[in-house]
Amino acid sequence: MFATRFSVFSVLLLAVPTALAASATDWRGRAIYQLLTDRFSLSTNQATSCNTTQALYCNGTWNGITNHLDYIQGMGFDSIWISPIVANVEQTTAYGQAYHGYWAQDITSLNPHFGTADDLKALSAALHKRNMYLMVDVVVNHFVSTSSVATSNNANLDFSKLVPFSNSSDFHPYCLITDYNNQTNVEQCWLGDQYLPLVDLNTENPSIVSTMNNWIQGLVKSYGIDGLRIDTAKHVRKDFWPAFAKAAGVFTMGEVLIGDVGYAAPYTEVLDSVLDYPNYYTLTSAFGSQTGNFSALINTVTASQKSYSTPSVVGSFLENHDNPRFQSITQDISLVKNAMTWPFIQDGIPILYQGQEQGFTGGAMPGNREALWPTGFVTSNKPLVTHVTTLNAARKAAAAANSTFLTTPLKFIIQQDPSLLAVSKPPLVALLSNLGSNSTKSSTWVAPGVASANEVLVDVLSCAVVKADGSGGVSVPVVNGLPQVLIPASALAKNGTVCPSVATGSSSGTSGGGKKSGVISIRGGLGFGGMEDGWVVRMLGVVLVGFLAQGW
Ligand code: ABC
Ligand code: CA
Repeated sequence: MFATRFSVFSVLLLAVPTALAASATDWRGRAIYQLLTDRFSLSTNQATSCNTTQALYCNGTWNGITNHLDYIQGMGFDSIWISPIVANVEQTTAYGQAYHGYWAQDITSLNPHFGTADDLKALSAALHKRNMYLMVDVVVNHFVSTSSVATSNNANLDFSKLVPFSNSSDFHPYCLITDYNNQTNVEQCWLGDQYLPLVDLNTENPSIVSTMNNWIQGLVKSYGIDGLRIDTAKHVRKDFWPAFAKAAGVFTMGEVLIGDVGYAAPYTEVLDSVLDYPNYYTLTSAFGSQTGNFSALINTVTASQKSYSTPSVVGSFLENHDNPRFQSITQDISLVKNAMTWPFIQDGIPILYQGQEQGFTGGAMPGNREALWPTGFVTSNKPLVTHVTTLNAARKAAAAANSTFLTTPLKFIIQQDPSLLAVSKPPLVALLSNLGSNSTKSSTWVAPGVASANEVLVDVLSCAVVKADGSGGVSVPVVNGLPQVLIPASALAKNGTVCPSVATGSSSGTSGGGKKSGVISIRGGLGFGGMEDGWVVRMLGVVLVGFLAQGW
């Protein structure tokens, strides 16, 4: 009797939809590892090579990701962003195959190259077991027709294989985007070109709108998705998004590819957040050379702090799959380390694109879409793996030490030397520069009032100790152009992984950001607000349902 009840109950447990309905608040303290499903890990035989130039499938899979979550979590990331999951065109087009997943043909089926529905569910479950989140890339704006012949109107395209919209009238009439200053043109004309037009969905049609909203609701539930990266968000009218986001019921981050904060900001009103492209451009140029300009970076941050609805949840990144990697601009290790530090000390959610930690140098797409598996997922003797692991741990330690760390806007501390940048985000102080590793100039960051009087701080990147003066100021000489990230010694745990020999913090709690920061911890039992607690409450709910169903 008990055995029967127990097995039925177990089945119920397994059938739990793993969606946690994660909100922007749930995501705020997280760090995202962006991976391209086709290029992260094969299911087996990691010896196979992948030629990016050919732009063909290289056969990475969801199972491959599931098998390498230790690699991602070991660096301190507690969420992943994966490529679009739906079925794409199978043809080899003028621009290769749809290995990136952005050329949808049937949004009601999964991309068979990446695995089965069970594989994707297993990935989602494996992530949730580690208290990690799953962000899925989704495309509303366009599909790709099976026949990509050069055309001057959409009558030449074959719509019959597009699911669930198989009539030409489901799409805007053919016109390629020609004027980025004309928003109607941006929204209703087509991306791509005559060799591969991206068939633009008629997102003004109410029945299409409701189909898309139902679709996203089902997708999120079926695969336990915790957040969405929304492709081409600026190519769909803004007032489409609130109902779509509501139907999804999870955190949404829109891709609005633009350098202008004024253009991007309104999208933070209709979605939870955007990828912080304006910051990406000024970040890249600030640290891309010794002559980079910090004032442009300061200006974009200041503008976005004023105009983004919630600056603490925008996506902060240095690299992605659409732009040349930072190391294709410079390989000066000090500049690279400074630039990489930025997204982790900035106000938003840090995002690291796969391969950056391994020092990949690919240029414009498709060169920047290198497969990761040839590295063997090795982390030892990889300076940038160490760098990013420390940065994640430092951010977690700062958040654990000060409950307002994540929501306090960073402040710039003006430096006399134009090659230096100092940022305060209590309890963290970031000291950055673009002097480069060969500079012989002697420079010193001067940051008054950033700590308590005589407080002992630690540069987590070198474990050097810095003592604040009687007014809480620090004065720190630059060494080899390297960045420094200062955290109070008391915020680092003596038995943690970050500079334990100089840490003075107690051994309990999460400070010190140990490697297992993603492991579920039930803080103080069933408290309120934390994602971990929500997860426990849901599990208990399931237990209850299981018992009730059995008439207990
Ligand atoms: C393929 C080939 C390319 C070839 C292209 C025609 O076709 O790979 O070599 O040049 C997917 C694939 C791509 C593929 C495209 C098109 O589809 O990944 O490999 O390119 O078939 C998203 C995704 C991206 C994805 C798509 C399409 C959209 O992240 O991976 O691409 O689903 C526009 C969109 C943006 C899109 C991007 C690729 O194109 O807005 O959503 N990304 C200006 C415009 C932007 C425009 C950008 C690039 O140019 O304003 O809207 O992005 O065309 C700043 C300015 C910006 C300016 C930038 C360049 O400079 O402020 O305005 O952006 O300073
Ligand atoms: Ca559109």
